[in-house]
Amino acid sequence: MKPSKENLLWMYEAMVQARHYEETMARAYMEGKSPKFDIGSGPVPGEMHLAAGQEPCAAGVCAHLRPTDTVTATHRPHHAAIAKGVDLNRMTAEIFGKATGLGGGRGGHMHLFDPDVHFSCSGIIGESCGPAVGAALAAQMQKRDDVAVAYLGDGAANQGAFHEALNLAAIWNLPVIFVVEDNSYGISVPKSASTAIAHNSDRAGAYGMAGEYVADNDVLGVFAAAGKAVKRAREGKGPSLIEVETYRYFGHFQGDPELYRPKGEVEALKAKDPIARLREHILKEGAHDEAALDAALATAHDAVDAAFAFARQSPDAAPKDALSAVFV
Ligand SMILES: Cc1ncc(C[n+]2csc(CCOP(=O)(O)OP(=O)(O)O)c2C)c(N)n1
Repeated sequence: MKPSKENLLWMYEAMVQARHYEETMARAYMEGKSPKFDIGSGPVPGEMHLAAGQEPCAAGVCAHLRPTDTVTATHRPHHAAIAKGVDLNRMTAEIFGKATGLGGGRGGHMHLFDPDVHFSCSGIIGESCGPAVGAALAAQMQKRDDVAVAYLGDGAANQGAFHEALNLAAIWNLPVIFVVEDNSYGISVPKSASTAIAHNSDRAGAYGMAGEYVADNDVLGVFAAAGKAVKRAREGKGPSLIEVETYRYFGHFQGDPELYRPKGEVEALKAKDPIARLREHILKEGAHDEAALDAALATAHDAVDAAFAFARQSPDAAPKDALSAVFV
């Protein structure tokens, strides 16, 4: 399945928006945390996991989705949230701990929840799988042709929750797609030291579902694989597993000394950046010209800058409201 001109421009805009978001967030997060790292200081408290480099996994899949489809993401959620259309102002305010945030500033960056576009994420590894199976079961029982997408990391694919979810999805023939983001590491552990096979997509066959590996962080490859998987799911033909070879440019979390990385690894990855490759492809195909791509980039950057300004200007979450959404 080849992307249309509109798909290409949409994916480019989603990817440059996510990249600008991550780079802006990286700077905001380090405010007040250097020269001596203190996780609680600065305008963005707590841990921060960035996904710069992994944009193809978000754009290539979400290009096929509607607002009523469900996405459950990981502790590294911003690229997927942006591609799914999560409210950028309220998401940023949430991360800054502000009252105007998606969850009133209570959840932070690993607990984004936007019911308007059916998006959630979690700091628990593999936790994305169960809720996506639930959403897919609801769609099937209510005879809607909506689908659910669960994102997870290659490390999370060794969690029990992942295997139970795959089994249920297959046995019930559910419209769910598991997208494994293979960025080579689980914190500092290389994938080769935690997983006995090269590709988690090979595990799909053991559960009786389709599996596909997309190499080289290729957004066009992700778009094609996801297109088939989403079509299959909408037609009632069951679940799929897609593993994407992707890269993260930042550490596991911001402040990670990254001692486990071979020297020069990030520079080598940046030399084949997926956004630059997509831009080149669009120009070569003649789908859009430089001016159209620059305009899309400017629109995407403006929305990010406005979201950070909104977050910074918003009032802090009030301590007296901390328990107001707790049900006991
Ligand atoms: C159930 C559970 N176990 C352990 C952790 C601690 N932890 C946080 S991130 C992480 C590694 C995740 O690696 P991967 O799934 O490959 O995602 P990536 O960080 O590479 O995006 C671990 C073990 C956790 N959050 N949840």
